[in-house]
Amino acid sequence: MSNNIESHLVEDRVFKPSKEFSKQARISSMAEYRRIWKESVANPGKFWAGEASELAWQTKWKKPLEWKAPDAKWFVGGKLNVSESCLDRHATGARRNKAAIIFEGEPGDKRVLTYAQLHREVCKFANVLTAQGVKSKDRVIIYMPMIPEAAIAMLACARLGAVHSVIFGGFSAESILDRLDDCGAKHVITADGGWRRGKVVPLKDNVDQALKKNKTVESVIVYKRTGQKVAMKKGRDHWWHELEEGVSGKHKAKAFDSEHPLFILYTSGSTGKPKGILHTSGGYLTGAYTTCKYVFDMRDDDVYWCTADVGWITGHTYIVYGPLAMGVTQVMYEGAPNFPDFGRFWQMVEEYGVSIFYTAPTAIRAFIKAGDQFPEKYDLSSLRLLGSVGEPINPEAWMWYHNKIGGGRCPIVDTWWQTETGAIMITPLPGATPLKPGTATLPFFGVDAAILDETGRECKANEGGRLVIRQPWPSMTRTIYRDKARFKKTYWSDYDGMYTAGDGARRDKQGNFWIVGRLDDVLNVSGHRLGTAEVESALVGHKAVAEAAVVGRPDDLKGQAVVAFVTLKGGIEGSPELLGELRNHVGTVIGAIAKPDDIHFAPALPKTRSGKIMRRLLKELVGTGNVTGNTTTLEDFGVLANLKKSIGRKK
Ligand code: 6R9
Repeated sequence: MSNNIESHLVEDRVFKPSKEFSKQARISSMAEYRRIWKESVANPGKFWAGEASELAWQTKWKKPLEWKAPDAKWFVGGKLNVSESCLDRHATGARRNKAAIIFEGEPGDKRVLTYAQLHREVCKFANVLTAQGVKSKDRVIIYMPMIPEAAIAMLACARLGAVHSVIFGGFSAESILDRLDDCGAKHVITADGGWRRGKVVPLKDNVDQALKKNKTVESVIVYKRTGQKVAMKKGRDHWWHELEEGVSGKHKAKAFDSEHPLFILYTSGSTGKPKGILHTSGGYLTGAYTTCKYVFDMRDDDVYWCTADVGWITGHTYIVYGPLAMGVTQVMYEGAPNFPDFGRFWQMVEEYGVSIFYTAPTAIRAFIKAGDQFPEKYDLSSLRLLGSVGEPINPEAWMWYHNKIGGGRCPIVDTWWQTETGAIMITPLPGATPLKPGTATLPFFGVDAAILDETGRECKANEGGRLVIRQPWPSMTRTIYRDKARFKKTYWSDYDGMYTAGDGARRDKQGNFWIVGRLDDVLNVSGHRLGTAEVESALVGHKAVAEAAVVGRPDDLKGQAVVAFVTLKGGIEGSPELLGELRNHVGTVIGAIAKPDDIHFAPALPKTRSGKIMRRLLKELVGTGNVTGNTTTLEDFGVLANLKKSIGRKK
């Protein structure tokens, strides 16, 4: 297996959708794709308004779009309650007793919620939240395991016009605190714990620790999942099941403005502080719904499974809002893919007859490593469509996914998008697009994507440049919460009126987009964004550390591994114990995914004369063991020679 982008350049295998697949697909030919794409880009307002009209609105909009870069207003004057499109219209119609969520907990417990039941649960919990004082625009932190109650909590917030901010259950107490403080949340919804690889993740304990230093939170609602003893602070903490006693399962959904904030989701940027990406209601839901409809081509008889966590954007758009707006049946799983062994996913695909399966390249690479014997044990013939998201998929991993999981018959939609874009942006359409392993292929309807060089000129075929989006789309982020200046600077300052994604890419002769990776100081570790600056400030927060520089190293499983160079304070010696301590420290400050894979103690870090750490050199050093790039701005050449020694490879 290789992560080498070079392998992309020689990729010439092409997989056309089968006739049978195309025949039943919504979009069944490239001619149809091209025609609709052209129209949609010529008049985005018209295209998206057509899609939005399939959702439940209490008041129709007056204008589809008002645009003055970088400020977009979609479906101006329209009013809706996002949860009505996801629940009420199914629960009161033909999908009333259709399974919405088929849940399996890691220990093997199973539960099915029909649309009517899910609707009732959300209504009941919305009533609970109202009784707790939650109001429109209040920020509510959700820190939950992957159980239906996570979706119920999100939808109940949406129903009240409250802004949820879900924090991934793998994040630490300090990460919770940062986010609580940044968004000024008054309410937290959590659980006693969640199951992960047979162990309990102590969610409530982490919340308690975070709250020691927080002043804004007034109430904590705790769902009992694992049953271990947790501390409950009188007056502040309440059990979910106790609050629900005697509460009605009926709730009338009030309509909110189309631009009403729906959620904030934090993501890593190139500085230490995570960005609170804000999404609004009507446009976001339209993006989620439309992409589920065309990219996954979801049908009423599909059984869909997205293996992401609701703590990431993929879980928001492709577990909660999109699939429920489509009224599809989906599988939800709490735990790890390798518990009790690497057959867990495939056993579940067989058991529930999953037909659409959406996962990440890092998981696929772990499955390849574990061996073919796991998928081979199960009947995967119910699958008809596969998806990939989070990072470029290596052609080798693509081929394995195609053959071993998809039985050679399922199209793979490699979907490029971001927390900021809200929904899929570059993707094949499974009944139309010829697939090439490793490329996310072509822009979705209404998406005007391009690759530009530094001067703003559009790159020629196979020339590398920066990925931009030249027109607004409904699910685009509206701002970084409480930081409009950073929003403008990060996404809208490279080129006039265009969104810069922060990814490097190239297009081949057929126009396919090949995403190379981040251009900023953001790593992609197992499909999750991690700012090098975040890890550095965590390291520098340790009492032994004077200075730290963090870079990525290509890794077969994770995509990128985290490598840290650390200089210690005077008199402190590097030791294996200290190394372990520093790793754990980063785990405590950010979360386990940020723990450096390698830490090198160094007497000094390579810097420019103005004192900037030259991460570029460190990156080259850990990648190839050598430095060939421009070193003329380096202040002290001895530093580099020492580092080469410390990583154990010499020229
Ligand atoms: C949905 C999600 C976004 C970053 C993005 C890019 C990388 C995501 C990709 C992909 C190549 C794909 N990325 N999907 N790169 N091919 N199909 O992952 O959002 O967590 O915000 O990450 O992930 O680098 O800029 P998010």
